[in-house]
Amino acid sequence: MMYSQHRKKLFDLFEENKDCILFFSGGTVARRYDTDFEYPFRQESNFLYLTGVDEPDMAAMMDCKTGEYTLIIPRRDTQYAVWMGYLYSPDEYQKKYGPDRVIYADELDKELKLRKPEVIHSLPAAAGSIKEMGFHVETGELGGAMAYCRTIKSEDEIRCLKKAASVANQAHRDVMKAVSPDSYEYELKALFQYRTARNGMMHLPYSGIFASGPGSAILHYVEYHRKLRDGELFLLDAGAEYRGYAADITRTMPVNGKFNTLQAELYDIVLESQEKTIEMARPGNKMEDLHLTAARIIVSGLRDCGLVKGSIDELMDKNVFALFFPHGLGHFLGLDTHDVGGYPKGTKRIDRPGLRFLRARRTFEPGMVITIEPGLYIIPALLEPSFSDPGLKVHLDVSRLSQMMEFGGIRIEDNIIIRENGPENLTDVPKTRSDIEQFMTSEPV
Ligand SMILES: [Mn+2]
Repeated sequence: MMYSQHRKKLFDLFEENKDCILFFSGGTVARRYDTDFEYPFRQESNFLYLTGVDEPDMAAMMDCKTGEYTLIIPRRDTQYAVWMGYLYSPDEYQKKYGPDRVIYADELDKELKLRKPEVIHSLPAAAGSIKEMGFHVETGELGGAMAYCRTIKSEDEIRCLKKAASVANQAHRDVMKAVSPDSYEYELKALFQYRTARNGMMHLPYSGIFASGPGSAILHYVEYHRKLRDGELFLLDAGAEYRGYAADITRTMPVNGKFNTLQAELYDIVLESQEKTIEMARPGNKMEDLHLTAARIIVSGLRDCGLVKGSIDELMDKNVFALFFPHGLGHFLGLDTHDVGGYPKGTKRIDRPGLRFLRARRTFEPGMVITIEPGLYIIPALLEPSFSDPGLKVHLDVSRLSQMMEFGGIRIEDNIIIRENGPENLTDVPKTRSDIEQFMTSEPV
């Protein structure tokens, strides 16, 4: 079973100092401000990773000495059954989720006193309740250990990611087909959500970007109210979630089904940077090397079409590329869309046998799953100030660029598994210009 393998992976990190307990609290239901409006419950990702338990108000305890996993459940009353849902007995939880034991939350104190661990490890947010019971809690190590476990995906996890990807692929195709002048961003969002929900995927891994025209240059555009117009671009960044595992896909398309000359020119630059860096998504390479490769391709493409001037080295050294490509090339993907393990700066190095390898792990290894998502944007907030910056303006075709402030942006994003023998791409949505144009203008099936 997937979750017992995950627990074993975590226990193995503590095998040289077993006199400890790992304590986790699950998620709770979030409410809208001071009201009783409840947001849909989504389990906290570390808790989900270790237990598969998809209900609020749970906790879990892993005893490193015995390898035992205890699920800690709330004691619910009749009112809960009336308003919220079914009441289950400890036996039923036992059968449903397969822990070694089930106890009620009000028995935890007694349980911990019996076990007398030298130390209890928890994530910072969960430490309070245990400290109140008078135990020594260590919060500096478990986060790194969890990130270590979650960074390399098992084949079971990859199956979940593939399931999410296949539904997101289909939803993307359906929206791409529906895009036309006069459709509204919110309609396309509704269609995407319909396609994921009807596959039983009620959670979205993130709210999604459905951006037309100039909005496509806003990296996390969330307005959704705009009407699409003939001649503009439409950028769709949306995914699906299966058993917590995310897909995260972006496509950019012409609203009328046919790229104009400038759109085509810039689109092909982004596509080339994406294809080249996907090819580099192999064990031993690093995300920052891929990022710089993508940036070089983008800046030389911009130079070829005359929008920037100067030598490639100079354009790189002076960070001119970052005016057009201001975000990272990609991130780890898993139970969180921006998954753990990618940028462990700030995480403490754990100088202790068995845990020392929790240091920076940005070098790709088989089983990592990443996104590759270069972009090229015309962002007035970045470009307009640089038009009067003496160091930058010499590198820009100011008169042409200032005509392009409504252009928007282009991003192309695929989800990639790092494999021993090369990248495995989970994303399957039309991507070349000709494929997109043909797909958008062919008759619906
Ligand atoms: Mn992404």
